Amino acid sequence: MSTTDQQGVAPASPVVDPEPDIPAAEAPEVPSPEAGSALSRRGFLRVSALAGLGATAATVAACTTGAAPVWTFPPAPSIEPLPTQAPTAAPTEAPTAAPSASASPAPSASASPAPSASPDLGTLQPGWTEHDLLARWKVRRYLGKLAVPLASLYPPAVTAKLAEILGVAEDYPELKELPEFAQVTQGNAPLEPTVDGDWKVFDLTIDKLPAWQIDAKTPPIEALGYNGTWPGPALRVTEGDKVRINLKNNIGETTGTHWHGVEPEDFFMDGVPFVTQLPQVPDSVETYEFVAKPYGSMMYHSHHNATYQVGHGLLGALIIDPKDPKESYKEKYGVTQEYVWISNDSVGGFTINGHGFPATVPIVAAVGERILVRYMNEGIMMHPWHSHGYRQYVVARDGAPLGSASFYCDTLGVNPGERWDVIIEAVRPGIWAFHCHILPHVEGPDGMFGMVNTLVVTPEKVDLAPLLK
Ligand SMILES: [Cu+2]
Repeated sequence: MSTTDQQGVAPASPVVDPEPDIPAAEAPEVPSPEAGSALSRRGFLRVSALAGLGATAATVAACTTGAAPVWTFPPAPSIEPLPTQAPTAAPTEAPTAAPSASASPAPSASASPAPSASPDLGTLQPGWTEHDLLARWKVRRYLGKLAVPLASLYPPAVTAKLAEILGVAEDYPELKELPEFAQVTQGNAPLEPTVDGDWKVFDLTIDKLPAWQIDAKTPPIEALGYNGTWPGPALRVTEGDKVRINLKNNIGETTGTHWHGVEPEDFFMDGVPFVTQLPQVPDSVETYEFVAKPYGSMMYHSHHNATYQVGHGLLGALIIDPKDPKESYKEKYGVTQEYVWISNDSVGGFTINGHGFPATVPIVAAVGERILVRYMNEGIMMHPWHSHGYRQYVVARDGAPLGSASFYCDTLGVNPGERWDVIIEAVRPGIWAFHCHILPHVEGPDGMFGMVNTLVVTPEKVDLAPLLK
């Protein structure tokens, strides 16, 4: 759930933090937001002219960051330009059009299904095998037509190197297509409650999703969701709110809905059939009421036939903001954007928010931003989330603030049922891999898949919305 993209996310407000809790001694150096911005567009125009992509470049919608951050950064270091690459050697093998059966992994939960259409994979380079073409194709699909405008934000040498890595000179089809995360339906859309007296009321449906797309190219699967998406909408309330949630059961079988992490006074609101309630029968509406506490990252999910129902997507985020604004991540740490990553690992393979790479939503941050990621594990196994190039500052577990026990790491194991909140300070521009580090969950003979994403740190703030039309 990004707060800035158009994938249905809660707006984030600018943040102020006179006394951030991230230990000052560990605060990394941050270049100024202005660094590299003027050069970057010139540089890209040069590359795009070479690739015949000037028109795409014109769609870049970038702006400089807004008010000066209250957080005080050290002097800006210069961004070291990357060396210009030598021209690519002429190919020595004939182009390969479609992936062969032998290049695809055997079907399993850890492998992405074979694509349904033969893609244009481009030309084999010296020393490459079909694996390389398939692996590059995944990244081309991930970035789609964002590749050129995003690359253009960096200094010219960086832009040129990114263009070479992706093979932009081939003018491949995905350069004109939406990135896959924008081709598929994304969940986690914020749902505004209605108000009934002093109750905040959420109306949800429990639905069959007959053709849910894990990514845009593999055959859709039969899944389940709340309000038509997996994950369901993000429910957001404030500590102490009286919350009422009405759920209409449209899945043709019984269910029950659990509010994971919430401490309801009335245990009959806990959502466990044959423990705290009778099962919710098809076509009925079940109502749950509780006072929202404690604050933190919570979840909601089916608690009935759960291996099947949660494994198929009956899950969502419930975020309880602290009543005291001073305890919020915005106030406390200067967070400017937040993302929810709900992992699952059953019928759809290894997924973040119901999608596998390349249909995962990238984190896009300008230099100087502080990004909150709320990991939520609704799967059946642990996933160690590894951030390249950055340490994560781990500030809460299961909603409970870690306070002085907060810590830095670059790989954080998140067990089933757990929620961990981490903050990443985006200080070094670049496109950084960010993935589960159980390798069969992320990479195979046809490239990366599953629990893979990136942290894209741009020299200046970029508005993706106009680029996704
Ligand atoms: Cu994993």
